[in-house]
Amino acid sequence: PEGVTAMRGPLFTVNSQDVVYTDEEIKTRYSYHTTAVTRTPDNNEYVVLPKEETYHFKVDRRVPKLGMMLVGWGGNNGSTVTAGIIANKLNLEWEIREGKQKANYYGSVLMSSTVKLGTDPQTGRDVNIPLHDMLPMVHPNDIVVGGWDISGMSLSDSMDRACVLQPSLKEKVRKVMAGMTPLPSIYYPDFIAANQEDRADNLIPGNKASWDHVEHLRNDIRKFKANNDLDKVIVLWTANTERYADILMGVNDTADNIIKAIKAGHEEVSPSTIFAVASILENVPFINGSPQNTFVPGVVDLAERHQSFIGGDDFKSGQTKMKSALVDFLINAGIKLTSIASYNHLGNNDGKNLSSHKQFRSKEISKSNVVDDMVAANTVLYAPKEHPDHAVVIKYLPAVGDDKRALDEYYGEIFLGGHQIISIFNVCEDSLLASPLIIDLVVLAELTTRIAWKKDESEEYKGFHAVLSILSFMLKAPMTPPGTPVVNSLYKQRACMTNILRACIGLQPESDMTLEHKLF
Ligand code: NAI
Ligand code: DG6
Repeated sequence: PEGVTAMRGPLFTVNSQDVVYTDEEIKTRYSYHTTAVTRTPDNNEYVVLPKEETYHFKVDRRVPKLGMMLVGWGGNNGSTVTAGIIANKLNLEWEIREGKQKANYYGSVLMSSTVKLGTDPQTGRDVNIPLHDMLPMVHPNDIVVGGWDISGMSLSDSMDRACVLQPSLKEKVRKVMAGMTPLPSIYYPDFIAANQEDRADNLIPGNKASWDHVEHLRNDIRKFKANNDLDKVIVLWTANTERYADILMGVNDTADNIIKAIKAGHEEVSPSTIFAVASILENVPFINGSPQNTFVPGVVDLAERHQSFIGGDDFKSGQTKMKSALVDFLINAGIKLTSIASYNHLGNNDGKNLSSHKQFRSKEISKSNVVDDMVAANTVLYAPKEHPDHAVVIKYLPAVGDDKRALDEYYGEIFLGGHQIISIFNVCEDSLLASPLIIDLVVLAELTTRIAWKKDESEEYKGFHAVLSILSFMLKAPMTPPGTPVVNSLYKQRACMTNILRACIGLQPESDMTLEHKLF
């Protein structure tokens, strides 16, 4: 029933002099251990220096009433995630071929994975808890969903158009979904494939950037917040993949220039950039689930200036998630990966849009860079500029609908000139894989708005950097604060996320050394 999840108390408290709980906050003093590595003046040796720094974290324990506004709400992901939240909220069960299916949040790392909290000293066994219980987080059942789409279909009709959900589930959510209709959106035909034109019937007038569009969207956000009595809103782009915008000096390179360019109606400003700017100016986190370069340098600059959160790019759902786990495993096992051939075909509207070359190119870029850090880290297997061959192919085959087929061949060199070939055939039910990621991105982004830190007791608390790289686990081409490294390894991304949550409750990273089982 409504409200039950919000009333649930914390699963644990940390008993430490460095952790203080009040009704409103958890305050922590945390020792951050790193290792500084420099070179000797003659450049012959490394010099390694263990470092310890103190951070103070503060987490607001009050879980807000949260609204999620999806751009592309009437699409496959938008309609699927909405139906999924309704199904969970109403605790629905429906008939499938195999029997009864219950609503769940499988595929959500926050809702359906666990994390080791510690060890029971009596049994020596690990105590694992749902990741969602590490800190007070919004429960997805309590999220109010809304958003925009250039197609004016109700969410009920959209879910039929998507052909993703079982008919028996659709009938149970249909009434609620029929009452949901996307707000009109902005449509600049040059940015998405021409084959999308026939669904563009729900439009805010104007076919290129304008400041009126920014103000219109800001007003939509404000109204949604007020009408639903929300404490916070997060905007997430799950609309069609756009073409890349050209990066032009004087146009989209700085915060001031992007604002000028929008006001001047410059043709190189994309709809997703307009949504990002509107969200930043409303101080509402904006997440990009598609691959295009929404976050041109001017948008990043604007987000930093307003200390408003942005995160992206491109949901990492089926093929790429496997890739970022498998490549990590192969290279860290000392196997020299020499090529990856990644082919996929799909038949949903995303595939149709990607059958146009410029939009495909955005996706090709985000799918191609996902192994770079793992390759660069292994200087035994790879020379400085050496890289495995990596081809990415996407084909549109309407017949397979949303059930994307991903075929990957990993070709690697093993001992003494031998070879290992791994072939994977991965049927990725695309929107059912992407929808839980939308939930994770939104819930985690909201949590970060309630975390503050400082180095010195006497300083003022501040928030995370505007670019939320903590969201990397869910994203194919994770954005990081300018000048900071990108991490693609799935294991590292998960460890980063869980260890930051641990730090906020004064716990050291889980090292998995289990010395207590080895040195007794
Ligand atoms: P979809 O094509 O079913 O839905 C996109 C929706 O966006 C459509 O309803 C369309 O009318 C709407 N739209 C287009 N331009 C718009 C605008 N300017 N304003 C508002 N609405 C607009 O696509 P799907 O499958 O839902 O995917 C959405 C995005 O997520 C795509 O860019 C896709 O590449 C990306 N993605 C999807 C993944 C998946 O597994 N499903 C994984 C990774 C990324
Ligand atoms: C085909 O590659 C279409 C894409 O939109 C993907 O389905 C989507 O980006 C998910 O890709 P991946 O590699 O995370 O499964």
